[in-house]
Amino acid sequence: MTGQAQFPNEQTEAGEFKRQADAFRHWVTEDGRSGYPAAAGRYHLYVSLACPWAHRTIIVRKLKQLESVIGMTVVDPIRDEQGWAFRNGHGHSVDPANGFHFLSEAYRITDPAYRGRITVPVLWDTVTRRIVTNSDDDLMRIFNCEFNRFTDSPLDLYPAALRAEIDEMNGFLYEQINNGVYRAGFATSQRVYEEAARSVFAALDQLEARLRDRRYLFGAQFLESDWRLFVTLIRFDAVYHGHFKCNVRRIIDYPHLSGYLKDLYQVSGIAETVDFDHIKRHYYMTHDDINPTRIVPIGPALDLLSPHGRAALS
Ligand SMILES: N[C@@H](CCC(=O)N[C@@H](CS)C(=O)NCC(=O)O)C(=O)O
Repeated sequence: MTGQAQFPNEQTEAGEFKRQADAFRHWVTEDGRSGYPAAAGRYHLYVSLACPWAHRTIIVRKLKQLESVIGMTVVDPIRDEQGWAFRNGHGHSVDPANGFHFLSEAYRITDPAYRGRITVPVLWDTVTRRIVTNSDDDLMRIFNCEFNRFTDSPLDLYPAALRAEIDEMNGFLYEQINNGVYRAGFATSQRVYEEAARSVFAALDQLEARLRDRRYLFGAQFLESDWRLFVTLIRFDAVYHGHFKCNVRRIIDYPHLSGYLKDLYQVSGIAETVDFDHIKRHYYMTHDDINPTRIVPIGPALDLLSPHGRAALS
C-alpha cells in the first residue's frame, strides 16, 4: 500500500521519490566559448528563499560578492497549481527583470515543449532571452569560477587540489542528507520512509564525528561542500524534523553539528540569505498531501547567533 505522492511522475511503484534531472545545462564561461560569456548585468538569477537548492546559489553569489553583477528575483514562497509566481503583498506584482508573473514563462520561452517541473534556481540570459541553466550544481561552480574578472573576492570554494574529495563528499551529502530528507518526506510507504529517515540519521552521526576535530568538512576553510550541507542543516529543525518526519534528533541535539551550523550562519552576509518565514510557509503550505491543514508551526526557537566555540579548531 502506498499513499498519495507529492510528485506522481517522480514516484516509483514502491513509493520512492526519484527526483527529475535538470533540463537546461548550458554554461557561462569567462572566455565566452560556450556562447554565454561572463558579463556584468547580463544574467539574472531566479530563486526561492525557501528552496535549499536555490539557497546554495544565493550563498555563492553572496560570498563571491557578485550581487551587483548578477541580478536576482525571489519568487513568492507559496507554490500553487500555477507554480512559482512573483507576488507582492495581497495583489500581484511582476518580476522587475522581465515582467514575468510566473516562472513558467521563462521555461516556456526557452522551450515550449518542456513538460517537466518548473524549478528554481534558474539563470536567465537577458541577451538571448532564454534559460542558461537550472542546475544548482552547475551554478555554484559558474559563480565560483567564471566571474572572477567581475569580483575582488579571492575565495575559491572548489580548489583544484581537493576536487575529487569534494565531489565524493557532495555525492554522499546529496544522497544521504540533501535529497535524503526529501526521500523521507516524500515517501509514500512506511518501509521506504523508515529506510530513508534512518539513513539521514546515520549520515548525520557520521558528520557529527567528522566535525568533532575539524572546523569545517575539509579543515580550517569552508568549501563548496560545507554550503551544500548548510542549506539542509539550517532547514532541519524548522521543517525536516516535523514536516518530513526526520525526528530522531534535532540538529541542536548534536553538539558539533549545531556549533558548525552556527559558525556558518555567522559568516558575514549569510544570515541575510536565510529567511525562516519563507522556508516555513513554503514547506508547510505547499505540500498539501503532507500537511493538508496548511497550518505553519510557530517554532522552533533557535539561537543561531550565540557563540559557536569552533574558532580554535583547524
Ligand atoms: N535543480 C535542483 C532541484 C531544484 C528543485 O527541485 N527545486 C524545487 C524547490 S526546493 C522546485 O523548484 N520545485 C518546483 C516544483 O516542485 O514544482 C536539483 O539539482 O536537484
